[in-house]
Amino acid sequence: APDLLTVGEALVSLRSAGPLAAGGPLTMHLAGAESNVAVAVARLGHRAAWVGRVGADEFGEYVLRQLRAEGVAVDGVTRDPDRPTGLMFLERRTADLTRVQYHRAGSAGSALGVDDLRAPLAAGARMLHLSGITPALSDTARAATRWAAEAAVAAGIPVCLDVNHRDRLWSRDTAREVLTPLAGYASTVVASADELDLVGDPGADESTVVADLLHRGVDTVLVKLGSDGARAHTREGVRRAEALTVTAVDAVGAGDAFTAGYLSGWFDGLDLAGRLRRAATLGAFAVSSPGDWEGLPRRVELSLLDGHEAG
Ligand code: CKP
Ligand code: MG
Repeated sequence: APDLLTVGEALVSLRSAGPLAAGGPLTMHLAGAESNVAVAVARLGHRAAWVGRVGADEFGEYVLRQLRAEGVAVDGVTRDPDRPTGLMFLERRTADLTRVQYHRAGSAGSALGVDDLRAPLAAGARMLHLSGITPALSDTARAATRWAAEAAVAAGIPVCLDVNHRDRLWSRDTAREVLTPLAGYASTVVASADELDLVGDPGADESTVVADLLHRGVDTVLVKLGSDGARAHTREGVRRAEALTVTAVDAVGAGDAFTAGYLSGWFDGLDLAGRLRRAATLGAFAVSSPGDWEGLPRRVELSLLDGHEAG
């Protein structure tokens, strides 16, 4: 069984170097929050498996080739003969502003269903990673996400939920209705500060949401603060983690890298401080290199950013 099992939609991302309306070359990349996490964890030497649906098209082939090349197990993936692989465009509008457009409605990935997940869940894993993107994709994907969380808990597999709110896919109110119950299955919940009330009452402050999650059985709540680092809440209290000092060139994928670093530390049996440090290190690699995951470190490279500690 793998260390990490993750479920979601992997996409082909077409990146522009400038405004899309002006045309120009696009470059093709693998994207998708869950597959980003799988790649990050695999680069650090853990066994990672990604499950989802891709089209029986060239893009699906490309997604699988990229994942295999990174050492991610894809044997549980379903090729959908009737639906295309999802696409997104990542437009570098200005040096400081990137914009995303999805072409994923009706995609193979959005047709994810419970039957796609039975065998991978039965095979087991040390941790199941889910993100709030997957239940936003379709009714069947929503049911599958919920089923996976339940099945994992029933099998004794801890669940890590990254809220990952995408306002292009659903409203905050709908997200909250779905993600708040889902968070009750998680042992680890990851959210940026502005996403936290999507797993609690609308407008609730951090301490209220966290207290409620811990009361509902969540062990660790990680609140990401971007360049200000993160806070980790457990029943023992709250711990601050500083971000590393690096030059940010591309923030997309930083959240996934942070989560993957945390999980890698967990697989290695590190204490909370060690897990947070690895999370911060991966986040720093992700923001300071272009691409969602291309610049992430291999295990021997983890120490490359030593000396970039804040302060
Ligand atoms: O929260 P992050 O910036 O780490 O997530 C980025 C990914 O899956 C990116 O790869 C994109 O494809 C997506 O989030 C998405 O569906 O928005
Ligand atoms: Mg994120």
